[in-house]
Amino acid sequence: MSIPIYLAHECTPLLPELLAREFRVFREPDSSIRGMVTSGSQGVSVGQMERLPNLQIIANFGVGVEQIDMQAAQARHIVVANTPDVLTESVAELALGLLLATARRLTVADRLVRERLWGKRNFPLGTQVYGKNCGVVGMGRIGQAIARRAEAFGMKIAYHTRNRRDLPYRFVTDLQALAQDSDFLVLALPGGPATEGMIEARVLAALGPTGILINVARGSVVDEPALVRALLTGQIGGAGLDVFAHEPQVPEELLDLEQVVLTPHLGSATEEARRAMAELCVANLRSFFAGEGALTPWP
Ligand code: 8YV
Repeated sequence: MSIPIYLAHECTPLLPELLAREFRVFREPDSSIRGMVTSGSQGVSVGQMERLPNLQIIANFGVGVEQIDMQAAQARHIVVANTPDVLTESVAELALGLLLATARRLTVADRLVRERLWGKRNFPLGTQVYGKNCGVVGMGRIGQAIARRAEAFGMKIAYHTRNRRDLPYRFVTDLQALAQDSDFLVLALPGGPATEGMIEARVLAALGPTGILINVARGSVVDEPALVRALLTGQIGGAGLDVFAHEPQVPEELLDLEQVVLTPHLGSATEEARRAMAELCVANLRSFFAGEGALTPWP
């Protein structure tokens, strides 16, 4: 008899299909459940774990696991696995996409053409990224993939993380100093309590009126009201944002700002990444239940 798995969120249409080939898939909690799949944005609460007394593994569809109650999982000896690596390149591509779109005002330009205003309205000049300073906050796999791309665009890379890494980029211990030096500040750090509100008002003030903030990490890492104020008052020059504090809500004030590019948490939303994430999720469960441990356990 195949092992009962609770698919708490669809995550991606391919996942139910892949799971059903090897497991008995439940869409509602059941006391027989031994494995569970959740998405990075939904996580798993202690209450959910209590309703699944035989749960042995949570396979997270996504790299960020901050929505899973880790203490509760550890206390119950529940293994947590995530999907690192397979989404790195897609997330980094989106970061550069947002950076270029914001610097060159691509979304505003697109609207101008669609509104048949080409030749009728002046289009303000954009900012060249070549030769500019790119500060990366968080230098894990995704941060490094972003840095490699930004470097290829001729940008000078500096970074801030908890611990310095052996990388050919300038390490800056103080986040505010990094912001001060950066034309573009790109956020690629994990969410959760340790990073909550790290991009606070003084960091935004240091980024300055021509500085551009790019966030493909988590909305929680930014003091969102401070960001809205900084954009409204011109304290920073612009922002490219894929993540928000209370998704899917986006602060109303941002919707009319031309210097802001907004996307609905699309970092890993490519055919390639989502397929690989679904496959890794299933592979984690397969390996675990074969007695070989999860392939990519967290931490
Ligand atoms: C996903 C993500 O969109 O991997 C992550 O942590 O934020 C994204 O890849 C998300 O996990 C799906 O809910």
